[in-house]
Amino acid sequence: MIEKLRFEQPVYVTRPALPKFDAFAEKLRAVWDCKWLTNHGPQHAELEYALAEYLKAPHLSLFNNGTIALLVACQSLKLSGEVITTPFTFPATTHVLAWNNISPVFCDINPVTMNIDVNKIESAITSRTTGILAVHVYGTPCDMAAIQTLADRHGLRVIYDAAHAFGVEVDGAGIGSFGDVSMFSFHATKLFHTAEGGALTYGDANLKERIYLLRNFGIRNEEEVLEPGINGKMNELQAALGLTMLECVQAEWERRKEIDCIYRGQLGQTPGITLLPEPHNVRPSYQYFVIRIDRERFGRSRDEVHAEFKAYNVFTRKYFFPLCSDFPCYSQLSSASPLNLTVAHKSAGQVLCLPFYGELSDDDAGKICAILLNMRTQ
Ligand code: T4K
Repeated sequence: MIEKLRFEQPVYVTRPALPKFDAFAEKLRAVWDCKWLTNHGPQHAELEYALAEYLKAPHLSLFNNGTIALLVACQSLKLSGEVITTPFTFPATTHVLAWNNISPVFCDINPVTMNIDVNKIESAITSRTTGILAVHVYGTPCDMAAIQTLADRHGLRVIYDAAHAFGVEVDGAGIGSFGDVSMFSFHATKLFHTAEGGALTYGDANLKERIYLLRNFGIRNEEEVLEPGINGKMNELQAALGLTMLECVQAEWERRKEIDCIYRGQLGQTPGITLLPEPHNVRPSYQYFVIRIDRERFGRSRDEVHAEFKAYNVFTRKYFFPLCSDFPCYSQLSSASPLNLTVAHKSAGQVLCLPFYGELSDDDAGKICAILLNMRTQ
């Protein structure tokens, strides 16, 4: 270990950006004054409108977190039977299917984007398939055109887990305008956050009322409860934080772009290290900075690098290892067989998320690169 490269304070994979405290306090004052704390208050209405604009989404509904939003997305489209999905994601993606009594059918991923492999979806379709739940993993857009073609051909619904894709645009179109429904997460670890929170975006205006009901216990009015809904409401404190966060999200994005540039500049040519592609027609989310480590060519395995970073007080993360298909609750499924998911297994063994957030200084980003490059030469 090179002692001078060791950080005195722990460096985490991310830190939340926060608005100026006074700006938030001012919004809280308005909440205090009107004593409206939740259940579709004025902050909620304002944020819903502002976010739909920001994300260029036709319609948007706020939620108390991304997982409940995704749960409701499946309910809103009445998915059942089997849904084809990726194993290379956060547990929530697969769990919402199980909570909806739907069997997840795992499909392998593309070796470059690490998103669901569109060439392998069709062979997974059966008479029980009702939908495709794809993830824009790390914010990299899926092949939406190919997925939609398949869905149309087989009469399937499409949900995108866009938890990592805040502000992503493809040829100028908001990522939340593709498929039937998309889910965004506003967890504290996200570029834009409301501490906990999330949203669904969708093109079909008819879904608005159904999603509203599902989010609010199925209650239509004081005397009518139409279906078994859940409590998915975002409260006014979260919405107030979201409104102040919206004012600083562009600055956080710009700063992350600079750090991305430092990392790419210093690591981009390293044998055995691969970076995510940067398609020219995509506005990125800068949600994560991901490297892939090829043990043979780099000389150290991903797990060794992850462990050695800890000795330097740097806490990188292995998002997304282990694969969801390897959790004991899903590993018995036939689609969970490692033989069916060879690319996903290889990717899950190689990926590492480096510290990536606006507060990270240029010097610290440089030190992190130096630590990594030094591991190679040892
Ligand atoms: N779909 C996908 C593809 C997702 O990635 C996620 C969530 C979801 C669905 C579900 O959305 P939500 O229901 O969460 O809205 C974190 C987040 O909790 C989770 O939201 C996120 N994906 C996932 C990728 O990462 P953990 O268990 O790794 O978080 P944790 O607590 O270890 O935090 C990571 C680091 O962030 C910490 O080491 C320090 C820093 N941190 C964290 C928090 C919470 C802070 O500095 N401040 C904080 O308040 O899951």
